[in-house]
Amino acid sequence: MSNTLSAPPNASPTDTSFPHLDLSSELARHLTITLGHDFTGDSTDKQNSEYLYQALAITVRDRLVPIWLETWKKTCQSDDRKVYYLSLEFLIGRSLTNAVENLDLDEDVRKALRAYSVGMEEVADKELDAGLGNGGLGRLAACFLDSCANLQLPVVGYGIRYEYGMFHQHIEDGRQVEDPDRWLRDGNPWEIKRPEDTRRVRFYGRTENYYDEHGTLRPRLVDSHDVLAVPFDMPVPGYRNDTVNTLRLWKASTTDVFNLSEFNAGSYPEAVAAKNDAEQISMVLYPNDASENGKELRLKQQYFLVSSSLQDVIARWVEQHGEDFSDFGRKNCFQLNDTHPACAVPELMRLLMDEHGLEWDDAWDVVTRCMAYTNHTLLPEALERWSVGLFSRLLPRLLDIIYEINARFLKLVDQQWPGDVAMRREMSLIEEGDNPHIRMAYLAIVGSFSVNGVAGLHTQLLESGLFKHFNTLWPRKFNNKTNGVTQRRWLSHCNPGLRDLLNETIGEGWQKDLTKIKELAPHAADADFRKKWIEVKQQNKARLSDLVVAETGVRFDTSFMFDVQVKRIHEYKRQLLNVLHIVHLYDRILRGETAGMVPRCVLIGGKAAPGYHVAKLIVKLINDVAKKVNNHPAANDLLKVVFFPNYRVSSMEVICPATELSEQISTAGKEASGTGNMKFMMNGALTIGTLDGANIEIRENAGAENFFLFGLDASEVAELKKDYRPNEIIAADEDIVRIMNLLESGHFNPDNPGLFDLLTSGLRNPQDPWVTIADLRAYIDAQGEVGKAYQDVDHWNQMSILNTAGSGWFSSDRTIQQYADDIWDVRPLS
Ligand code: HBZ
Repeated sequence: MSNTLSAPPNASPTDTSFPHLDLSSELARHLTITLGHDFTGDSTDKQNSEYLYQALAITVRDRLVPIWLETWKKTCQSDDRKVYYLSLEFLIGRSLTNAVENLDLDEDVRKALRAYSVGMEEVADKELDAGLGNGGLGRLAACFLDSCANLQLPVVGYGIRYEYGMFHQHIEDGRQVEDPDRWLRDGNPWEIKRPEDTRRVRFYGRTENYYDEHGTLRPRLVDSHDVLAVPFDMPVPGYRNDTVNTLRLWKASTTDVFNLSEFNAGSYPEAVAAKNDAEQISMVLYPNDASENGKELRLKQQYFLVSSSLQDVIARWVEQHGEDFSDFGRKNCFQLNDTHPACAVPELMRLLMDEHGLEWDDAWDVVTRCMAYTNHTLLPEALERWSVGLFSRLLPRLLDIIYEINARFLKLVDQQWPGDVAMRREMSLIEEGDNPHIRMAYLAIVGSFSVNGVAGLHTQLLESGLFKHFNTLWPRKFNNKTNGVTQRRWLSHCNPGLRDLLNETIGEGWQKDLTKIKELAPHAADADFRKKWIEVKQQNKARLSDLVVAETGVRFDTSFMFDVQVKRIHEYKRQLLNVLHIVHLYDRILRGETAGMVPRCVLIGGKAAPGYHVAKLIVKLINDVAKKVNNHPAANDLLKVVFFPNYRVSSMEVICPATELSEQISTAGKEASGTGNMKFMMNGALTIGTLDGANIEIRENAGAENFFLFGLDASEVAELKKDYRPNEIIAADEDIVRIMNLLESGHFNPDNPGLFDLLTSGLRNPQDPWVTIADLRAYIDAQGEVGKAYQDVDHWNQMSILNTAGSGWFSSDRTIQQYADDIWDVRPLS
């Protein structure tokens, strides 16, 4: 949208230029007239709820649009600083119920649906998740947009409109199989295409020097292959506050499908195929959550997002301020969600210099005033590096600029550490070698005025480890912003029973301001209140149990403890440690040593990157162990295990309210923050966890006595690795010997001996980076404590209430307020 073109003249959301009928009539009109659906009145007609979803989405969207246009206009016209959240991922999930609740339309909608004898949940269930992200990083971006809208901040999200989002996972013979995610199959009522704001993104070509109109020699890119970026806007409704912010997603499109005259008639198919080439860029989300694969298409996606978004912001700037960029850095801020959009640093330099005539120093001043970078990982294999060879072919002009940034940066290094060649090599933006690479994290640090980690420990480790030299050079750049999640989706929406109980106990203010949740704490001592607390949890467990049986055929007994680990499958997250404990429980059952054992339902879910062999083998192991356990009659009353297929945002909305024990068991120092841990805590689960990521802050806020801590801390892990001897640990512990025997004897894989050797030999390997065996005894013991605690129902529920009461810190509203105050320097739109 340009800022001059938007709502009809003089229109405002409350204006009668947008008269609304009552919601029932509008729904009926959209169902019949817009969609042409002849409602039969037959409540068994499966088509009905599908059509009702579509009609309701359009009806609700009609209410959003006027507010949306108004917010956009205000944002564009305001002279205050604006923020652009650049992210390759936005894991939005469903939009309908979010919009209904934020607009306070719940009652109207339920009333309208009564005429069709369909419940809101059934209709809402028809919406496919917008799965445009891998995991925590993408979901964080979605929570942040929600909080920005709640706080009425002028923040626009920029991302890619992937035709196919995160793959669907199904399980065949215990193994993960990937299917394409056709989330746009039935259309997307939540997007509005804005062809008038199409941008041109230029790839390949070469740099040429030419004389400009002042006779100055300047470089420019020529002979490029161009792709068009077409924006699709999605609304981000604030919570009952007349604000709807924008998420702008770019779709790639060809420049020359209509330029067929350039081709002779015989090349028509090739001409049309060129369209395909261009459109590939926004075709599919890369499903790696913790490693980089160096593919050209991925770099194209990154540059495509960055260039189109920067051009978009600059175009609006020029509309208002002409070619004067002196204030651009003060009035705009780009938050880089990890290094994926780090090309923004050289690309903004290029746009300012090559397209808008700025000199290097002025352009660099602008760039370093408006770029800010968030790091999400300490894993070396996840740090992005791009081959210089690939870069020089795909983005030759950007590489010139990166070399120049590096040359100037290395002068600074030389001033700080005169003559220190090793330091130059270590800090250079270019990793030298036979195949030199660009270190994208270093590029982001050098080009940004702020660098933040996502939990206290993570930031400390960045400052003292990965980025320590940069921290010495620029200590004031580094800061922490502990992650958060939106309580609107992750408490109020997903746990209506608890929402109602909270509202009647402490009032409704917590939905906008989660610090108020601490008022719950005194009620932990109230037996009547605890009874209601338990009832809510039981209902949520029943709801999850229905879902589990539908998805897996396994019946979860709601009197058992619900023990859950859902997250991407990765060795550092240690789903294997969880499996080792399950095998231990199973072994005790086989031996009849079940005294004091608390019956458990263990649920594990998550996707493995399709090329990550070990992670896929872990999925197979979980499934094979689950099968054996669930089929053993002796285990029937004590243990059920499932692998929950196709774990995604909408399944977490059912899983987290029902969870009693949250598994956060990564190797200390490896999980940057975690955000699932926060969702569970809000919903009253107790955590069993290591001192890793935000677990540390969860424990502080819940109270150490309300948290099951185990295992080595980050410095102990580092120390242990100097001399780690897992085989000795195993041999010295009878329980662990038996666990390993069951796994290594083929008990779980009789038809396929050796299948899991890769996993068991990894556990026994002194080089095991995740030191799983080192934490196993402590984990088993902590699980024993969990079991004991669970048997004291009063005490368990007191602890549960105190977890929810302590979760105020983990609202993304708090996180975003800190970004706004400390990094962005932005205020609410007035
Ligand atoms: O970001 C996660 C961290 O592992 C987690 O600890 C943290 O809470 C969360 C939010 O800060 N990181 C990711 O989710 N990372 C990715 O999904 C990812 C995606 C594409 C990549 C690399 C990583 O190329």
